[in-house]
Amino acid sequence: MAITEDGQYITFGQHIQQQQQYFPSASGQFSWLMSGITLATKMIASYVRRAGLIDVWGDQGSTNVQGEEVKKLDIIANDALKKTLGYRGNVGIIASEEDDEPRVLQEADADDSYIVMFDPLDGSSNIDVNVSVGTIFTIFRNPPEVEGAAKSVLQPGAKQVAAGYVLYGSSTVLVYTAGNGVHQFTLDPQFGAYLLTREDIKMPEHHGTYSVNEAYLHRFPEPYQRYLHWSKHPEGGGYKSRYVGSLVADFHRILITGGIFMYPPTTEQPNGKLRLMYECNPLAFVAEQAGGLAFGAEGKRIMDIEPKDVHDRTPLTIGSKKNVEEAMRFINDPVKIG
Ligand code: P6P
Repeated sequence: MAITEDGQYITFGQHIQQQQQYFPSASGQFSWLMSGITLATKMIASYVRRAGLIDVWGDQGSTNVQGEEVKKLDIIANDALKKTLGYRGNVGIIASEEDDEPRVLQEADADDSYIVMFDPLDGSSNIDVNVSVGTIFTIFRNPPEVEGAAKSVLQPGAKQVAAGYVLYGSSTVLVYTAGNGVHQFTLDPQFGAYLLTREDIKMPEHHGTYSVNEAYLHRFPEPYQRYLHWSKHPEGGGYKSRYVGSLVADFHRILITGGIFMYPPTTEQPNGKLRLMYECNPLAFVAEQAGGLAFGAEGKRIMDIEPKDVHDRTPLTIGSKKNVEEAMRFINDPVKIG
C-alpha cells in the first residue's frame, strides 16, 4: 500500500527532498536530475503498456554495439532517457547500452555535473511475449579533473552516487538507493506519480530459491556446477528454481523475497553476459544497501571492479547474504566440498 504522511501520499520527489537532509552538500541538483529519469520511465511505461496496440513489437532492423538485435522499444526508451536527461543541465555525460561510446551531453559546470549510465530497456526481447522488462540506471559524479568522456565514466561501482531500476511488471515500480537505504515507488497511472510503497527495504538473509539459466550448466566452470548440484539436492540446499530471463524481474524478486541470482562465466562468454557499468554495478549497490552481496569473477566484490571499458562484461553472483556466501564457498574453493 502507498505509504502516507498524515494521509498525504509520499511522492518520489518528496522522498528525495526528505533524503536531502542526509546529504547537506546536495544542492537540489540531484533531485532535478532524478526527475529526468522518472519522467523518461513514465514515457517508457506508457509505450510498454500499449505494446501491440501501437507498433512497438519486434526488431527495429539494426544491431547495437553488443551485436544484439535492436527492438523498436529499445530505441524509444533510449531516446526518452537521452532527451529528458539532456534538458537537466547538470548531466555532463551519458552512456547507454545502446550507444557505442559515452556521449558528452553538455559541458555542465564541473562542480555539480553528473554522469548517468543506463540500460534503457533490459530484457526487451521479452516485450513481444508480455514478460516484464526493466530500465536500469546508475549515477556518478563527473570528475572535473578527468579529460574526456570515455575516461570519466570508468569509475568503480563504489563511487556511485545513486542507482536503481524501473520494473515494468504487473505494476511499474521504481527502486533506488542514494546510499541511505533502498526505497520502492509504484507508478499510479491515475496520478502519473511514483508513490512510496516500500521504505528502507531489507533483503531477507536467506531464501531457498536460486535463479540461473540451467541450459548452460555444462558450460559453467566446474565449481559453479557443483554449487548448483548441491543447491537443488534434497540433502544439500533443496532449493527451488525461479528464472524469468529478465534481469530486473529476477533481481526484484530476490530483493523482496530473498534468494540468489547467478550469471556465471560460460565457455562462450568467459566474462559472463551481463554488463558491469549499467547492469551489475547498479544492482550491486541496491543489493548491498538492502543487506545483500554481489560478486563477480574470482570472488571480487562487484563494486570494487575497476572498469576498462564502458561495455565491460562480468560474471554476476548476487542476492541474499547467506545464499551468496554459500555459493562463494564453492566458487572460491575449487577443492571438492559438500
Ligand atoms: P539468457 C536479457 O537479454 C538479459 O540481458 C537479462 O535481462 C537476462 O538476465 C539475461 O539476458 C538472460 O540471458 O542467456 O539466460 O537468455
